Amino acid sequence: MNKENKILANAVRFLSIDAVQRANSGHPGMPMGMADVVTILFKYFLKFNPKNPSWLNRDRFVLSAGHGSMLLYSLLYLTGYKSISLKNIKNFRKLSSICAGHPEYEKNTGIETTTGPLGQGISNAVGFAIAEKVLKKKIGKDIINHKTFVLAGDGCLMEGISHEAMSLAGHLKLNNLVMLFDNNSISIDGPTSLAVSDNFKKRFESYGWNYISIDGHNEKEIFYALKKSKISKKPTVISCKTKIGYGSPNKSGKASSHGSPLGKDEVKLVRKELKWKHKEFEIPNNILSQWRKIGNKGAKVEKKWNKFYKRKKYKIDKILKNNFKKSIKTEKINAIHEIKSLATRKSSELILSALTKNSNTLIGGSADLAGSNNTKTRYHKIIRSNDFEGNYIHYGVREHAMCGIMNGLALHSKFIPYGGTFLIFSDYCKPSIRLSAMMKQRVIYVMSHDSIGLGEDGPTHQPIEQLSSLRSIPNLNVLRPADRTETIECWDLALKSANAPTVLSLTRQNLNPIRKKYSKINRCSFGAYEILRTNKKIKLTILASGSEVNLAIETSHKLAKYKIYSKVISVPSHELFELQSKTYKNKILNETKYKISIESASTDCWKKFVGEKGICFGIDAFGKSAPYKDVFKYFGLTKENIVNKIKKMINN
Ligand SMILES: Cc1ncc(C[n+]2csc(CCOP(=O)(O)OP(=O)(O)O)c2C)c(N)n1
Ligand SMILES: [Mg+2]
Repeated sequence: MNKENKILANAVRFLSIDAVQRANSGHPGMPMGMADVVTILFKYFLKFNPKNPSWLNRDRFVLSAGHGSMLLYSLLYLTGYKSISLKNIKNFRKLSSICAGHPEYEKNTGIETTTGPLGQGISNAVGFAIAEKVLKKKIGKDIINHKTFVLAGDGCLMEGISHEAMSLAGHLKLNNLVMLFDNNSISIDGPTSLAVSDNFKKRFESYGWNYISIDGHNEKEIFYALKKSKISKKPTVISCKTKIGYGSPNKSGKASSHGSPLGKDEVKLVRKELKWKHKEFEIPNNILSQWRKIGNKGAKVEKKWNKFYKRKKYKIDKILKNNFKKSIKTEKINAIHEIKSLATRKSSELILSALTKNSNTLIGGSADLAGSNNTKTRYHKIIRSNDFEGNYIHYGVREHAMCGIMNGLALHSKFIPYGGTFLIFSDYCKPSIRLSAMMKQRVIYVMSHDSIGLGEDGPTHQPIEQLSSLRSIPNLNVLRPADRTETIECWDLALKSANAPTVLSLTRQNLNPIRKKYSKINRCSFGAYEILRTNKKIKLTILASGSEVNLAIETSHKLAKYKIYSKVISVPSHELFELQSKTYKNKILNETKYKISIESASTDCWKKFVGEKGICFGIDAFGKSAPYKDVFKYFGLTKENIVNKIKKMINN
């Protein structure tokens, strides 16, 4: 590194070291090791404007190795982002500081995504890169021409999600994607040789990536690798051999610098070693102004870009507009006119056809199984390596990466991603679903085959605890529609849910229609609502969701024969129901002494509605392999069994 750049890099190092030291917690090693690489990236290559962190055509910088968060905060502060002040940095890891332990996404701040769970950032970055390609195709390369840089460590690359995401990125030839691999060969337990013998060159090349290996402390090598990545026809990984904790006499190259403060005495020694004469948190004006100059360059670049953009803005806005309202309305009317028994996965396909026809921002996809989860319609065009005009991604059998990529697609700009798999495999998606919820992103998870109703595939494929588990994720809406009309309403809700992701839980098996009248209001939006009552005076409330609403109706009618009158409540969403007024909830839940719930899954999440005295009909064991009607019978989910149990409960 030349002297000037070394000083710039050291500013990143010492802000990180001091912040971790003051917080008495955090990860100094990675920022110290990667400071040289990111200094060259930000100074000579990254297109960004700190004055407008939301600039559409900015390069995206993703810190997949989220534990090194101080690296990102230092860069944002030094280059002049308003979102990060020196005061924020001094409050690193303190309550309400934007400089949180791991980067937490916040719009318009320069923190592009939430990272920390290792490997997630790589999949987000693949999503960003796909979004760029698709958007470029839609509105032109004079307006959209940016790159995505992702910094990943040994840990990110050990995670399975990295394999899935990088393999797809290679397949799609995402040459707008560059990974900076912090190849320091150290993780928490010590040298990575304890657990890894991968040949990285072979690994990345086999994915179809361009592999460049450099010394991560050598300015020229860093510069030329980044320069080379600009003209690559494939995604590029720059494997940067670095020293974790660079500059620390006693801790560099050692796991001890990974995740704890260096200690006061060691910090003094690093200052001496790197000839940094400035006090704690002190960045002298001449150094800060050099960094600010780097940041200020972006304003000019954006200004120039804006001229093109303004000329086309009207056209672009039109291109990115959706007419979901029209699709929903037409489909609702269709559903009422063509009353027939239908699986909700099929109903979902029908509404998707209408939505896709009227949308430019909906990007569908599936982790294989497209024909089973009905996510692909005749209006879809496949996104391919040489053609990004499409709106459907074949993610392959890569559920986890699919979900992480969808987060990237949603974060990028205006895209609304949805992706399908079986509900059972939501377990393979969970870490990314959790992050969509945390980041308040409109990502739609289409999860079919949502119960023992899938039948013969047996217990490995029959979701039991998944609904309860998903319903326990904060800020996630789990919607389980009971027929075609409810499916349309649930899609409507998912699309309108601008600040929360949605899981659509859909059946494989056919369901009889329940709502046979066209309703202007979206009844599913209440989370739970009354379907019918068998008498004015009722004794029992039957709560049910999805495929079991039909069973609830049959049960209610059968009970009426014994003069046990009841009301049936469809509960498409626990979360939306919880948001209703006390009066509304009271009316639904507390009208009768007796309450039951029916859902062919774990009963865990129903107990709060049903209470001690009622009965939760469900399944608290693994499923069974058999034709589905036999499996329902085996678990007592038949009207005969339920009626008998209710009679006993009431007569006791
Ligand atoms: C999915 C996941 N598993 C485990 C962790 C805990 N963790 C944080 S950093 C780390 C080691 C990462 O090693 P590396 O990427 O090489 O980082 P370095 O030590 O080089 O900074 C681990 C296991 C995590 N954050 N995410
Ligand atoms: Mg490492």
